Amino acid sequence: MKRIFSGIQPSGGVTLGNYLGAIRNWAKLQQEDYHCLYCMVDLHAITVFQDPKALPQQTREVTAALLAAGIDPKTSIVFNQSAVAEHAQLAWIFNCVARVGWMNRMTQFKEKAGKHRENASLGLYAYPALMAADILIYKATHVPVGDDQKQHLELTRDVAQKFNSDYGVDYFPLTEPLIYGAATRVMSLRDGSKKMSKSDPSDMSRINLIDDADTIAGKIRKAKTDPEPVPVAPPASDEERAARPEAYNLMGIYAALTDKSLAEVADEFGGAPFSAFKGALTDVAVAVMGPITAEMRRLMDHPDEIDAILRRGAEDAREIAAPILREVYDIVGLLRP
Ligand code: AQP
Repeated sequence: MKRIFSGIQPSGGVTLGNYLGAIRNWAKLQQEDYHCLYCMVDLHAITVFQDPKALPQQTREVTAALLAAGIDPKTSIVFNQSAVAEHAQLAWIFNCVARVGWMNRMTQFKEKAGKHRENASLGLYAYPALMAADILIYKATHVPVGDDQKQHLELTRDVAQKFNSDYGVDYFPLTEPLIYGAATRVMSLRDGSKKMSKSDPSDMSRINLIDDADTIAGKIRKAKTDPEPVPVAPPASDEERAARPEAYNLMGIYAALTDKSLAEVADEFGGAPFSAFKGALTDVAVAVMGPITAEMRRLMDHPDEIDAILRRGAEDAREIAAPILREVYDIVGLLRP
């Protein structure tokens, strides 16, 4: 059986970017020949400070988003990372396998730490070793990844390979990336060169899955565009895209929400003023997200229901993880008296 692991940080509310780029694909993968584990990676989230009063609610909200988007806790294991201690235990061993030089090459650390590198947490630096542990504690064979995570998955394979060779075993698999069609990268509504992000300080930069119809309409109406009408064709080059990033981003969101190509969207709206296009975009966004938002709100009114799903998921996850960690301890020579 092929096994998939994927995670999402409860570092804020779930965005339309998370949904179109990841979650809706995770829901589809359940219908294929995979056993799926979907994890709220709260230990990753705290690599950047999280308000302890808000974090439990954020974790429930992200879980509610996954469930509302069609992830079925009866067929997939849905849980939060900190509830399965084996992730952190294996991560420590991987901290001792991975090399400082590998971490220094990780572009996400450079982006997230920015100019304040010396001030970033050690956890943010070691993030990819914990991610390797998340995947390998289940010996996951496949990980669905967007472009931004390819480098981390490569590091997971390096860790597996070095562990196997250091200890003279053939224990961890070399996990394969799973590319599910054209990856959707949703950009900020305020700046088309930045990705839409949960942790962006401006709420106007993103559409949250929990937003109601009026909020979505307001955010799309105020989304940045340029004075030109809707492009009549998809961009022919990266330069052309970079010249009108906000215009192509809104077209891309429309295309993803309607399962159309950018060319089809250009055929339909090319030459129209953005005000008209934004109206149509609002209609499809509300139509697609409305039922998801309603179910999310229902679940969030029943936190016990969410917690019960997470508790059961953690138990199921631990059943896979615990024997693997025991074998790893034996391989490494850690005494289990
Ligand atoms: N804008 C996006 N477009 C497409 N896919 C996206 N993902 C995130 N943003 C976009 C995908 O969502 C999954 C879960 O992401 P994550 O929570 O692990 O962290 P992230 O990628 O760092 O997402 P955020 O929203 O930007 O969180 P913060 O602000 O905390 O850093 C991943 O598969 C990711 O590719």
